[in-house]
Order: sequence, then C-alpha cells, then structure tokens
Amino acid sequence: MTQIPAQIVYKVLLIGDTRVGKSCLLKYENPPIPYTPNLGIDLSLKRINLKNEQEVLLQCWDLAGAETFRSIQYTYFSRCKACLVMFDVTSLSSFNNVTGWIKKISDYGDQSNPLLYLVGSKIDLQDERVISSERAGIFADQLGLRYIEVSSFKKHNVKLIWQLVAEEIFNREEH
Ligand SMILES: Nc1nc2c(ncn2[C@@H]2O[C@H](COP(=O)(O)OP(=O)(O)OP(=O)(O)O)[C@@H](O)[C@H]2O)c(=O)[nH]1
Ligand SMILES: [Mg+2]
Repeated sequence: MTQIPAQIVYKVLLIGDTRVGKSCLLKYENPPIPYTPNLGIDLSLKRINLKNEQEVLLQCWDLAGAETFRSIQYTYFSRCKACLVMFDVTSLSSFNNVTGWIKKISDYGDQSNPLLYLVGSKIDLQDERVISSERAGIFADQLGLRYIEVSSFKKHNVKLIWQLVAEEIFNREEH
C-alpha cells in the first residue's frame, strides 16, 4: 500500500488586479477593513482536511495587484500547484485583464503545470454587476479554466473554494 505523508504542503498562487478582493478571500473570516493594499506579497496558510481525512496545508501566496509591484512578481510563479486568477464582477477592466494575468503564468511559470481557476469576486454587489456568470463561465471554458464565484463579505463559496483546490490538487498528484 502506498504511504501518504502526514503533512502535505501545496503552493497556491492568487493573482488579479488590485482591489479585486484577493486578500479578503484569503482572510474571509476577518476581512481587512478598510482596504489595505498588499505591498508586494503576503503569505497565508490554510489547513484543509480532505474527504479522505488526509490533512494538507495550502501555502497561499497573495500577490499585490498594483503595477508598482509587478517587477517582483515573476519570482513567485514557480512550483505552484494551483493558480487562482481573480476578477471583480463589477469591474470590466479587471475582467479584461484576466488574459494578461494568465499570460504571466505561462511566461513566468515553470513546468509545474498548475491547476487554473477563474474566480469572480464580490457577487454580493448584484446591482453593480457588469460581468454575468454566463459570460465568465464561457470565457473560462474557452481557456480551460474552472470558474467559481465568491463573496468574501457574504461568505459565499469562501470555504468551499479552498477545499476544492486542495482536493483537486491532491487527486492530481501521484501518491
Ligand atoms: N462588496 C464586496 N467588497 C469586497 C469583497 N471582497 C473585498 N471587497 C473590498 O474590495 C476592496 C479590495 O479588497 P482586497 O482584498 O484588499 O483586494 P486585493 O485584491 O487584495 O488588492 P491588492 O492587495 O491591492 O492587490 C476592499 O475595499 C474590500 O473591502 C466582497 O466580497 N464584496
Ligand atoms: Mg491584497
């Protein structure tokens, strides 16, 4: 029988334009209010119990979306098992910039071939929404990404997304 190590650590990258809500998704239990921009990079650890009772640790790298910090970003793309590209459903520009973020994964990434997710944020702001679920879903399908919508404020899918990421990475790894 194959032995599974007691603790497994997976590197996960969270990217997207500034203010789309990356840090709030990572800190959904206690979102930073008022807005505090990342200055470079932030690291959060998430302990996840898989359905098979295996415990894994997600090492989540939260990259600043602001232009100023883009020169240091490329160093963080290597060896990640999953990459979440986030846009804000109320911001057309953040959606349009998703393609550029995905390009960075292929430009800066190594051969780790991470699982890719498109994450639509702030779905609590229904009246301000400019990107529909359908549009984002079709776009994600075309690029071969999984699509998931979240609201850190309403705690919608915020726990599930990390569970899903951990389960899918684990299932893809060889044990
Ligand atoms: N309505 C709503 N606002 C949100 C949600 N998540 C985050 N915000 C707000 O969006 C703004 C940006 O959130 P952050 O999580 O700091 O954004 P970020 O993507 O980490 O930004 P950078 O660190 O600059 O790259 C803040 O004012 C948050 O309060 C959400 O689910 N709903
Ligand atoms: Mg941030």
